[in-house]
Amino acid sequence: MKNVYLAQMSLEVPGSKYYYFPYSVGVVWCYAINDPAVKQNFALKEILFVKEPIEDIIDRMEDPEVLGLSTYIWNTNYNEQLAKAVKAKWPKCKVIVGGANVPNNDNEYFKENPYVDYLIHQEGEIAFKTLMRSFLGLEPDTEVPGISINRNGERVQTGPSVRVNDLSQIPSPYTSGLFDDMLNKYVKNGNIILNAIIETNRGCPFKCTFCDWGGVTFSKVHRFDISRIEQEIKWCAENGVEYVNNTDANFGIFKDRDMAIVDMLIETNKKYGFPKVFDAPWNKNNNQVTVTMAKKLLDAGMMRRFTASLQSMNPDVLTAIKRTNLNGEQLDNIVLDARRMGVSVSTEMIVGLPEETYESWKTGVAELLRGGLIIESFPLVMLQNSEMADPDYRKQYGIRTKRIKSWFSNIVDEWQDMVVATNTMDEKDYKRTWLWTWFTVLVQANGLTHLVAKYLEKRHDVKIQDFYEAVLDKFLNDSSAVAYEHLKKWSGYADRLEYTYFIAGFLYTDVLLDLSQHRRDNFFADIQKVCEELVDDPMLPQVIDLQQKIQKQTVASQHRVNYSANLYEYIMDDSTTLIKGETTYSIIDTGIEDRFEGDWNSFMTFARKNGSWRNNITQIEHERVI
Ligand code: B12
Ligand code: SF4
Repeated sequence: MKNVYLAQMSLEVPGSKYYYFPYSVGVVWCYAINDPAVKQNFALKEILFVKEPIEDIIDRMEDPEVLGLSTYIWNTNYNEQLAKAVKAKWPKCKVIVGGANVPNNDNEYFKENPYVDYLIHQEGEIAFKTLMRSFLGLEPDTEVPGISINRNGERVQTGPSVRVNDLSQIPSPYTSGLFDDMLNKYVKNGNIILNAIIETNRGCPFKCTFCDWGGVTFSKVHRFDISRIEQEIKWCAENGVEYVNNTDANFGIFKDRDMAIVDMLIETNKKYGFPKVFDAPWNKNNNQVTVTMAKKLLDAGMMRRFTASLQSMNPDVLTAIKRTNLNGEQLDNIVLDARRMGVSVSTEMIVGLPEETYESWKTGVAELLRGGLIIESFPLVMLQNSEMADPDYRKQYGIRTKRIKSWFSNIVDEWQDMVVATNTMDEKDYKRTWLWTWFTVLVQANGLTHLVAKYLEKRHDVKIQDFYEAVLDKFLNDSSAVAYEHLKKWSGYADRLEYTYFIAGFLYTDVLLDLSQHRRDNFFADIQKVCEELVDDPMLPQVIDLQQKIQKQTVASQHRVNYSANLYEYIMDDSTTLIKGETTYSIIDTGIEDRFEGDWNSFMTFARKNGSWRNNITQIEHERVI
């Protein structure tokens, strides 16, 4: 038997025990051994998925004949080092590289990576099986579809890759027992926690220019058998898998079928207690049906929030990236439906897209904030096979990138090409965009300024984005402001393009704790100063007071407050006018839930997502002034 080693190094978050099952190499292997010749001649010795010191892996390898590597942006350099070390010790070992980060058109690749023998482009099953057969002399490697062959440094590309049209031909690596050893060796003793990856279909009808999904985009969607999905979910439940990550490009696109999958997940969770969480990239053109699916999962405690991937609110950007979003009215309807169902909606936005400007970005974010949406921003990473990486496209939009070390580097450094400037956004604006968005979302979404911002816009026509621009300006320049030191520190992160600080929520909980707890009164005094510089309004102190009282504190309390108008209703309801006259409100603060044991920080991490930091405010008396 010839020894085979497969490696799909999981994305690792520093300090975390969470890894992913090596699903991609799992499916190619399961498909390949359907072929009797492959099954009889090759033995799978190990599937590697944890980045260990490379010499440790080399030490325990036994005469590898084939090494198959699954390459993504988070493990490409590690894979190269592993391949190099294997080839140095076993020069005859065939090194095969597949996965999303395989370059599709790089003629220099084999000169730079002489230790790689084959690149597999796009879907890997048919190519891998046929290549394994070629190693047995059953067919020439030039007949293997969709691969690049290293012929002394020259790249020889074979015919187009072939998709698996009938996905029932691919056995499940979960239910076929491929991962059983992994469960026994790592998972059952609690050393690491493995997340499952589940495909319900393959392919995507869209063609977003930033996307690099190995040629599967803009293609026909093929579906896996529903019974296979059911068995995989059951396998996860029986093996205590907590987290299931769905790989579909648009979960919810098949309304009835995907609803049945949701029901299946919930039933299984009720019966076994697992899986606990189901995370899916929701259908881009969300509709009421997807919200209903999300609602079911939320009610079952299996989803943290419902995410709409918008990327940008600017129509010019959407045209440039070939993406159609929901229009404003459709989005409003989704939000209304979601609200009615008690589902909080989160939106994903990408910073640095072509045609975006600092102003258009802020206007878009303000629109989402007005709708009460949670905003998550991500950097635009240039992926090598995406349309965006095409030199003509880059030139058209003036895209500039910088190579940044990935936060997910472990053992071997990994790098990402981050877009830091375009024709419409220079690097200075790009950095300011991160800082503005981070601070705005931090104070708005955690209940420190949202009422003030809304009041200023409704009463004085100060746009939300302009209010936050003034806040940022003031706090960055006034060293007596409590947020000054924090903003200086975060400006440094922006300058050094350390964007992880802006997206990893747990890194800024200290800032939130300081502003809303330790130096709360000073922070609100600072906000009042900014407002006073913007407008002249005697009601401002009351607005600030109301803002301060809406956020839950550690210990339960009750207040009665008197304002000189129906401030709360005026701010909360767009159609309510300001009616002057002494107005009494009852504010009930239930304190933070017992399960957080008085830890305000952990409570807020949870509450930020569903808005449960809000106190209950009701008007109990109003004396109308005629
Ligand atoms: C699950 C997932 C993750 C997981 C991690 C998974 C893991 N294993 O560790 C999480 C959620 C953490 C994640 C994070 C990110 N991800 Co992600 N993620 C995915 C997702 C949704 C599924 C991958 C998958 O399993 N697919 C199903 C399998 C069957 O498909 P496949 O992997 O392509 O495998 C097939 C072929 O490629 C080939 N093949 C693969 N390996 C091998 C090996 C051999 C030997 C052979 C022969 C063939 C072969 O055969 C397979 C079967 O046909 C994909 C999108 C997608 N649906 O594929 C994105 C994707 C992989 N992610 C991507 C990106 C960019 C990210 C982020 C950088 C996003 C961001 N901007 O923050 C982050 C990473 C953070 C960082 N900074 O490093 C890109 C990768 C692009 C690239 N060039 O590497 C993808 C393709 C999304 C996209 N549309 O562009 N991701
Ligand atoms: S980003 Fe998503 S919707 Fe767009 S092409 Fe890629 S997989 Fe399809």
